[in-house]
Amino acid sequence: MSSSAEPQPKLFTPLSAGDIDLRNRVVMAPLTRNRATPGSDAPNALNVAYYRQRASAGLIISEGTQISQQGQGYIWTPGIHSPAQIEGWKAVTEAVHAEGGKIVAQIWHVGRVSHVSLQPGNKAPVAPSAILAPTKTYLESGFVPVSQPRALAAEELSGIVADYTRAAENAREAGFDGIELHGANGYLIDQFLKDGTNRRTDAYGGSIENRLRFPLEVVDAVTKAIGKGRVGIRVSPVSPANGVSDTDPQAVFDRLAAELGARGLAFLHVVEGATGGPRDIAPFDYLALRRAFGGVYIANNGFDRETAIEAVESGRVDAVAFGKAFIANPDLVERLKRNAPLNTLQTETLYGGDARGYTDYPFLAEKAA
Ligand code: 8OZ
Repeated sequence: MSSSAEPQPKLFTPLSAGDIDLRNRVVMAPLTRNRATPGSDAPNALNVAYYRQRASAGLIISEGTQISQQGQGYIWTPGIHSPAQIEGWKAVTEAVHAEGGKIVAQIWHVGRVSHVSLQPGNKAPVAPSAILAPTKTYLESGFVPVSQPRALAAEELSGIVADYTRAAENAREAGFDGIELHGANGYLIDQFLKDGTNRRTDAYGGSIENRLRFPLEVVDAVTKAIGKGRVGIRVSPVSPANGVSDTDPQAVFDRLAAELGARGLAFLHVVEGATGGPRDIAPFDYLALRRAFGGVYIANNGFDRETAIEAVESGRVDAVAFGKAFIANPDLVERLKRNAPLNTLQTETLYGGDARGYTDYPFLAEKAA
């Protein structure tokens, strides 16, 4: 038991990220769970219960939420482009706010990581370049290879920027405290940033400046729509997730971070290393990235209690995002504070299904009772 004489670790102290005030620095990472309502892809009562249970996080970042049907890559992921979806999210944000929590919507376009069966008119998914991703998606039938994408025409990009803008406005209407752009893990924004997936020869490909063009057009549009203090972004500079790669990620992401810092974004959220895998998959100077940004830096990937406390205490990061630990421990903040044991993650209930492995992980008191 901690006595009042011991100062509590900085991990458990408040933080302001732009216009969003966090009561602690333990962030719930965005987590795809494929449990939106079939047909409408609207959040439902089960999703409300799940987020309410986790509202003691300093900030919840919602699961990836598609900005359009074209932006969807997996079955039963929620959207934020229809009235039913906005209504569903309203119930989620009200529940989190009623518990004193904060929640931002992670807005998402998957680009090439999709399947024709999810696309409008069963057409090909879209990407910066027509390069098939060496990855799988998740459909009703289970995991299947993604479909061959087609390259976007430059004239189509303003329409996608408009979809991001509408999604951000819808997030505000749904009561979110802000948004996080999903710029990580090999989805559309990351596909534009990295030269393994962006082979364009127009103004949106080639030089780093050109590869940053579409992502920064999105950033500028959403910050104009809802305010820079309510916009963050998640990136994964060296993660090979969904088959992306870059020949010089340090140069690309240092430049991106500087551009984002100049725009005064609320936070930069970084998957350090390979998403859900080794942190040391490739050399990368995250301190340089943080310095280039200059604002609130949220680190993610492979942290435990000790490394999270140390990372915040030392000042290397401002906050730490936990993924798997938040799936299995709705009261993760309390467990970390008390150094209590954590529940074990059930991997077979991660994607799709019902309350099992979703809202039935026990809180500390229940376990003791
Ligand atoms: C796991 C399964 C499906 C999607 C990501 C949104 O990696 C995801 C995702 C993760 O960012």
